Amino acid sequence: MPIPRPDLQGDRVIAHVDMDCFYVQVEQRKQPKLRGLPTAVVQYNDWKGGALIAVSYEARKFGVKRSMRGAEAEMVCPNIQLVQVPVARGKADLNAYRSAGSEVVSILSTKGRCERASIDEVYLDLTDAAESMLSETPPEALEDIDEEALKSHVLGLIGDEDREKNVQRWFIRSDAIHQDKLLACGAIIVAHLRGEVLKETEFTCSAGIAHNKMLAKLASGMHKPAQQTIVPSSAVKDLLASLPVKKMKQLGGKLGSSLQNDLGVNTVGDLLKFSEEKLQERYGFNTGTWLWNIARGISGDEVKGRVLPKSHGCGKTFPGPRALKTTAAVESWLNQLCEELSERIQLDMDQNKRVAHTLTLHARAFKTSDVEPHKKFPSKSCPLRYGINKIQEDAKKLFDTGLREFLGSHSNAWRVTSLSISAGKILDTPRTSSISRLFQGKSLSSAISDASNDDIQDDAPSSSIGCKENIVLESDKDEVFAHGKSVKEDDAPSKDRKIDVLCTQSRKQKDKGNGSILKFFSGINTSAKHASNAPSSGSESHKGQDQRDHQEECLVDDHSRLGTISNQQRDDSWNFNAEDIDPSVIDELPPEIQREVRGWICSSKRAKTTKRGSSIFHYFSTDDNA
Ligand code: DCP
Repeated sequence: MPIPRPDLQGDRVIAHVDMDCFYVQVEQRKQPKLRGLPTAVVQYNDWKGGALIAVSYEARKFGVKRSMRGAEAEMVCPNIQLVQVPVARGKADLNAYRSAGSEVVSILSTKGRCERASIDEVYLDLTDAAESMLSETPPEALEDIDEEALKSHVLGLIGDEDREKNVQRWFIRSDAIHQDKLLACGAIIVAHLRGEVLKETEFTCSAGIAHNKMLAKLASGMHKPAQQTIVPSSAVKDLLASLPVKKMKQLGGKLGSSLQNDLGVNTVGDLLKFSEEKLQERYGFNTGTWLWNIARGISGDEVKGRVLPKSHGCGKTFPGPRALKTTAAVESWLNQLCEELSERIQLDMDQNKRVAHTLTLHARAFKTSDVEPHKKFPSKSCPLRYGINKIQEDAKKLFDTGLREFLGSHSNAWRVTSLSISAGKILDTPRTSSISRLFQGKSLSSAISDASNDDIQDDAPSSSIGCKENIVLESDKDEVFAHGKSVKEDDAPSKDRKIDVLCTQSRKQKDKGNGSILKFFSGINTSAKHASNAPSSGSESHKGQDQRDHQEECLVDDHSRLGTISNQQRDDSWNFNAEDIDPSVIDELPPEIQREVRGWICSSKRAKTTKRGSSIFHYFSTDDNA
């Protein structure tokens, strides 16, 4: 459901940069002989030459479209060069495109806050850069305005003749409002960035420059390839007046259809006829206000500082006769998808120090009989455990659970036409030292408890998040984890050599330092909660998730000194060998804590005499009064 965000205070300069026929460009860089030729990238599939997923602008002139298959494209453009997407594990391997996208992001992110919105598009908040330019070297003070900037399309600027001259005049107008002056500076910055992208990567891109994300996105696709479009606020009304509702993000589906069918609204501008109250009455408070806002080009969405993907996913479709019919076939494909996913999350962890926390399985399936023809295969998720085998095992459980639910009481034959798994809830780990690795093992240990106990969840869309429920799977409680590897309870370290990490759910106590250790312990906390026998009803599950999201505190202590810890707390704790802590781990702690932790490890005598009121307790205490 769209959420209305009022315009932010002050004038902003936002750019949306979108690569041109991106996969084609990546392939053309690999094979320069393809440059300038009609070219398309084809998804791996031998049926009718495979599906086109990217089409060069030269091929588009012949009428080649993305909806076509290779054979069809060859009919309309006999010289078309068809390049297959690289294949690994029997499916498309997008790594080359992902890293090409990252090359671009690293250039674009040099001038302002950068949000990677997809494999080939980025939002930039250039407000600060534009303000600086306006105060230091405004366009009218420049001897020459960047040629590329002068090729910009400025919406609302009349006259196609001598367009560049008109644009130049627009750039240096002394009577322009502050917002337009900022946009002019933003456009010069974007033109420069696009030049850098071309020089460094050989890729062209197009851009929209406006005062919010929504308008910038609309504009970036208006003049392609390799061009940019500016939306002054005076042009917003005309732009939206003729914009079909279905072209607007979030109006492509049911909401857009309802606007058309129920209210006779065909363009975004048509919405201006309705009061905010009327729209709220019809579509609810939030959606009503959002509609009222977008009709006026108002959107306060911020550019999020995010250059890495929010999740990793991989999937495979099995159309027509390729549909999977047996659990063995599903398992075999799931194994391959899991291998890829595991590699990618591991790479993310190694390169970016990020950890994924949720594994989700989506599938499309149908039953061979007509029973419940519209029933969908439910998406399922569980905490993510690192390691190929564990991911495979959990994905299989998610599928089995989903399939049982999908089939219900009917034991029909079924077919699976698509499978995908994704790793989400990706969070930064603390800094790079071995503390991450050491405790990572703990975090994962919680996950295995979860997955094997009872934390498989329906993966409801965000709009119905409150409907999540837990499904209990067979438990495997014997298994505990130490240092990221599974051991049986009998092999667990003895109590006098353990340090327990106990976590509270209190938000009240604030971090008393900003070392990464605290953030790290919050991560563990999540897992500790999982390790406990959490109730599994739907609402409890959701509440539990909330709590996990908000847990901030942990208590670290030497087990031998925790005479006052309750049994419940003991149950919620994990154990690992104190002597296995890498000394560099301790360097990350605040000095007073470092002294004490060294005390636990090196001197049992000192450990025994440490009192609860000592600094370590004070630091990590769960007690509000500590
Ligand atoms: N893509 C895909 N499957 C689709 C659509 C797109 O795999 N159904 C891939 C190939 C595209 C890339 O994503 O190159 C980016 O998609 P865009 O929609 O941005 O389209 P292009 O970049 O190919 O072309 P354009 O210049 O129109 O943006």
